[in-house]
Amino acid sequence: MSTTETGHSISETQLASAIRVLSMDAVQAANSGHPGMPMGMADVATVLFRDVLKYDPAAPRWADRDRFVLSAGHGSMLIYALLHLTGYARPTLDDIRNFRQLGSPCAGHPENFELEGIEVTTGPLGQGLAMAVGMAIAERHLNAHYGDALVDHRTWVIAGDGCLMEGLNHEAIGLAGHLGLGRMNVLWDDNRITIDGDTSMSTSEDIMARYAATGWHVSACDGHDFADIRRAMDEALADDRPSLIACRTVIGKGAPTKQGSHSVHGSPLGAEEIALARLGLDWTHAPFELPDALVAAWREVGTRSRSVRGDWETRLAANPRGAEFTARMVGELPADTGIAAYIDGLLAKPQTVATRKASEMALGPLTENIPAMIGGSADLTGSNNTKTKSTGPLTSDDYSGRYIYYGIREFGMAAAMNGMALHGGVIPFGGTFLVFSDYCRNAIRMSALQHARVIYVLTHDSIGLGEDGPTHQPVEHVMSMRMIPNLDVFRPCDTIETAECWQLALENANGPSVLALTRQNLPQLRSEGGMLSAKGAYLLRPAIAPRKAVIVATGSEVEIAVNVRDMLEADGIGVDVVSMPSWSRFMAQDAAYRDALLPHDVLRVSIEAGVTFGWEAITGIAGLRFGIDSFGASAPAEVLYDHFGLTAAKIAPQIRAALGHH
Ligand SMILES: Cc1ncc(C[n+]2csc(CCOP(=O)(O)OP(=O)(O)O)c2C)c(N)n1
Ligand SMILES: [Mg+2]
Repeated sequence: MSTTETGHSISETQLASAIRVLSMDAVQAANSGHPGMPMGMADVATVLFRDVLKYDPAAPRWADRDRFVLSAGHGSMLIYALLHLTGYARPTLDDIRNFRQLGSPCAGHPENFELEGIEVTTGPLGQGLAMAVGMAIAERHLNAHYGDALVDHRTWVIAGDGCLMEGLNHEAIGLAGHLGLGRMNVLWDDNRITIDGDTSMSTSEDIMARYAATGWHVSACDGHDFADIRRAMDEALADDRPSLIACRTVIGKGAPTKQGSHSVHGSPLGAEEIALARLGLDWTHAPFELPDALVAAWREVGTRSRSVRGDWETRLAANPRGAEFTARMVGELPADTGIAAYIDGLLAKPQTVATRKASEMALGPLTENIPAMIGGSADLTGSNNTKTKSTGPLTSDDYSGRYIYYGIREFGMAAAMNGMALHGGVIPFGGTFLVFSDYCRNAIRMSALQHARVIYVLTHDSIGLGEDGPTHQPVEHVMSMRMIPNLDVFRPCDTIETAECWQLALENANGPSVLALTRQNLPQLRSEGGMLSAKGAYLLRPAIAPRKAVIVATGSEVEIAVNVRDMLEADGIGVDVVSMPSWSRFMAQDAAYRDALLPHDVLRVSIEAGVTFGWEAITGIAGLRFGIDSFGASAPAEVLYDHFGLTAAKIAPQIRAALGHH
């Protein structure tokens, strides 16, 4: 029972009914959405938000709040109802009335950029849980650096059968079990129903055994028995392993004729069923009308951690490192990242190295000056060159480390990095081969959608990796990643550009970046500083003879472009070489800048060791595009570049011919 100031007693059942009714009414009004999950998990969520979760609706960004992740994002009405009832400023009842309509923050699935209190964007099943692993890592890491006084919270997840069935789940819980993330607790909506019907149609897995085998504490409860739910949560709190609680529930609980069936998963209940549900729940109020006493009881629930937060604010104010902690949580970079001095050194002493090596060199000063950076790799540390002197391993024995051995878990790594970035206080970067970005592509997309500052170090970025052959040689990847909105894809051509791109990626606090880096050595082409990469593309080598062509290239092909130019200039054909480390940054420049760099009265040519698809936007349809529109092959890199026609000797004559010089 919760007793309000007015003396009314409101039972847990009534608190949960408010969630059920709001959910079924909102879905009905929108004529779309998922009533089954919120109605089924209403009791579990009521216990969590009433008795266990540490949060303060008046201070949604309180750094030491528990993180709550609704991994079963289709049940978004559950979190909208909870945020409203516990007293967050938004969503209002009107917002909920407009569930799923344009402009309402109550979007189809929970979106972290729409509402305070929504920590991560969920809907792609499995990723919420996998992001929660990253949040739990960030919590332990910051705890190791700032102590219990400032960092001492938990990560709670509600996940459905789907989240547990996805392959990503295996990666995520393996990592969490290995790192011993005991402050992570998963409430599994064990309703044995998915869209197609009974889970027995598609799975016979012993989920509890699987979790136990990866080092998790597992238990079960009756998800409609408040005392039993509380008991299971207490057990999870007491256990120092990550916990899975199988909450046995009935999907759509409260819908008298439809509950327990997949028909309540994703369709409105209908007026008749809703009327019957109202009778059963003893609910006499009209849609979107909540009785005052019930609202008061829920608001009181929302104040449970207010004094805990007050005490924390006092500790923060008294802590000598309080200001540093706050700056770190909001994602500030130090005024000097060390990159400028490092670039000066390169200008004084040019280096011929692979850009993956140049990345490691840039990471030296960056990781030294930016303690928030946490690196890692999906088992390719020595190839991705992601480890630096400043970043010791983060392990279950020492969470203060700044380097994570993610294992061969590309998707798990990317999702964890999203969770880390959205937790705040850390800036994650992680590596794999560019070709395996497909394994984690949806998490990269989710970084972009969620405005998460995650930096992907994707090496071996073309046929230039050589002998490993077409399975390992990305062809379509760079261009296809450029299609993801709010993702900055960098393909630097030398040491200086690599350093600039790292700095730009770090400064981009509102989204992820990809650094596509070579395995093979490249000469240092730049002889001046100036952060020229910031505009996405710039004139690297101006024509000497009267200009007839502009060659635009990226990464390792800029060297080829320079060689082509030298050959043509020797024949008196003037050629500009434009280096384009970031397509999206260039496209964001004004027309004057773009047209000056790529004038329409000369032949425009592109060179990139990947698909030519898309380069028409740069060259115009009349221009020339050199690339690879097939899979690669196994051979040494130089042999492949010749085989695929990407050499100065093969390209120069074609430009000459196109210009009418035979
Ligand atoms: C990666 C992914 N695949 C498919 C879907 C579509 N989808 C949404 S909910 C759902 C079924 C999920 O079942 P469960 O987690 O048991 O949820 P419940 O039906 O119990 O609410 C599916 C397949 C999705 N959202 N994400
Ligand atoms: Mg289910």
